[in-house]
Amino acid sequence: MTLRLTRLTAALLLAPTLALAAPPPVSVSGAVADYTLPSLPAVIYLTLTNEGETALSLTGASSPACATLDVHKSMNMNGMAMMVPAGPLTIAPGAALALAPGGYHLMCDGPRMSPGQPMALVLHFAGGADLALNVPVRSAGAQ
Ligand SMILES: [Cu+2]
Repeated sequence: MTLRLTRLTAALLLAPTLALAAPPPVSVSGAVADYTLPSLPAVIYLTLTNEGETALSLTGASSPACATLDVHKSMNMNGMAMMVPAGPLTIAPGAALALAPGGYHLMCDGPRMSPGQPMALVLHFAGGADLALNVPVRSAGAQ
């Protein structure tokens, strides 16, 4: 019994070190990339839910399928639709963050993707945690 407790204690002491390389406690739903043409940006939407005990901060994203990939926020300025760079985006414990039409989104300039073939995406979080996922690609306008 004493030996088992000692091993457990050792494992707990190691846990914070391992946590640095572990993926963040985030679940992803509804991920989709809207693709139009190679010359037009593709737009990526998804919803992130923080399954952890502490706040998370989405600092950015990257993908081999994009020349550049940025977090944007759509806004309405005096009746004109426009978008501005956004982030980092904080997600409270247990809360969901929606990147959805009319709000936050990931803008993929110089897209190299094809509808029907998933694109690789990596989400970056403060502290160095990365979350890799494959996002379904659809033709923009095809709902
Ligand atoms: Cu945008």
